[in-house]
Amino acid sequence: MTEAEAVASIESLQHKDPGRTDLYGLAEGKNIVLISLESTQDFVIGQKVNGEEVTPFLIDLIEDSFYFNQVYDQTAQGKTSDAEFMMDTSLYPLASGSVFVRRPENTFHSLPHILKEEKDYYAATFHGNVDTFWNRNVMYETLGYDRYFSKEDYTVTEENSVNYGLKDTPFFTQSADYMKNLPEPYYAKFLTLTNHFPFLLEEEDMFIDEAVTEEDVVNRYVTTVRYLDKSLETFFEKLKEEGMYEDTVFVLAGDHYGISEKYEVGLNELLGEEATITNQMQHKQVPLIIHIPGQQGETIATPGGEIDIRPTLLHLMGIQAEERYSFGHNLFTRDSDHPVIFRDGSFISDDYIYKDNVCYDKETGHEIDIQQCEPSLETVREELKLSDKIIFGDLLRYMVGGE
Ligand code: GP9
Ligand code: MN
Repeated sequence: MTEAEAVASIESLQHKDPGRTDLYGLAEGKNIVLISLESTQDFVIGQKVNGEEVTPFLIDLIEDSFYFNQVYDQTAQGKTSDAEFMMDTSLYPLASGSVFVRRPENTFHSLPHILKEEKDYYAATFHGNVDTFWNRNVMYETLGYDRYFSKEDYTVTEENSVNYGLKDTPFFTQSADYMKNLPEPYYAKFLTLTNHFPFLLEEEDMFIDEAVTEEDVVNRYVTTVRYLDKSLETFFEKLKEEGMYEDTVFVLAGDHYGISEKYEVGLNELLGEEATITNQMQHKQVPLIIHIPGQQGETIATPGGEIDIRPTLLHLMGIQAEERYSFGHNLFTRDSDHPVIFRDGSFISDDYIYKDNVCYDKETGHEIDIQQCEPSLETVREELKLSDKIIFGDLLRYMVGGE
C-alpha cells in the first residue's frame, strides 16, 4: 500500500458508523471521569468466593449503568499503555512494544483533542506511579492532556504503598482534592495500580479471604480486586460529598487480563469449568461500565473491544464519531457480525473463534475448516495493516492539519 492509498483508506473509514440512537448526546456537556481498572477481567463481576461477592460495589453500580458484558481485551505488549492508547485514539496497538514508547512524536487525533475542539474540555490524567513509566510524560502531551498528576504530586509513604506504589484508596482520595480545581468541563482519566501482578496486599486491606485453588496467583487476585472495588466505593462517596458526582459521566473499564494463560488452570478451578477454547476466549473479556447519574441501568451484550470505547462515549457526549479516522464502532449500534480483532491476528465473531491458526465453531468449540474463518480474516488483516500504516507512517498528520 502506498502512502496515498493509505490516506484514501483512512478517508473511507469515516463513513462506517452512521447510526444514531436516542442516547445520542445523553451526557452532553458533563464532566468525564474515566477509570482504567488495573488487570480487571469481567469474570470477577458477580463472582463469589467463599460465599462473598468479589465486587459488591461494582454490582450495585451496574444496576444503574450501561454494562457492556462482552468487551474484549485487545492489548498487546504495551499492556496498560495499549489500553490507554485504544481508549484515546481508537487505533490498534502495535504487534510489538508500546506505541507510547515507539511513536510518541506522531500526530494523533485523540480523545482530549476532540473534546477540546468540540466542547472546550480540559484534560487531566492521574496515576500514582512515576511519570516516566510507559513514557507517559512524553506521550500524554502528544495525546493532548493539559495536566499529568503523577507520583510526585501525591503524598506517598511506606504505609500507603504496596507493590508498584501508592494504594488505590489514598490515590483516589488525594486525586479528588486535585479535581476540585480542574477547569470544567473536564475529562479526567485515572489509572489504578494495586490490582497488579503479583497481587500483593497487606492484612488491613484484605476484605475477603483468598480463594482456594491450586494457583496462588488466582487466590490472591480476588483479594486485590476486592480492594479495588472498595477503593472505587470510597471514591464515589467522596465525589458525592464534594458535589462532583451529579454532573459527571463515569467510564470504568478493565485494561487487560490479570490471570495470564500460565495460571488459567486455577481460574478454571475457581469458576468450576473446563479448559475449553470458548472459556479461554471468555476470560479475555474486561468489564465496561458507563454510569450516568439518574440514568436507568441496561446490560448490553454486543461483542466489541477496547477500541470501541471511544466512539461509544462520543455518541453519549453528542459528538459524531464517524469522522474520526479510527477503527472503533459505537457499541450501542455495532454489528455483532463484525469480528473483534486481536493484535496477534486472532478474532472472535458471532459464529467463529480464530486463534493460533485454527478456526473454531464458537458455539461448540470444535475445530472447523479454516475457510469458514476466511472472510473475517480478510477484515482482520486489512484493519491491522491499515492501523500499522497510520502509526508507522504518522499519517494522521495529513488528516488533522499536522498539529
Ligand atoms: C504502571 C501501570 C501498570 O504504571 O500502568 O502497567 P502494566 O504493567 O499493567 O502495563
Ligand atoms: Mn495494566
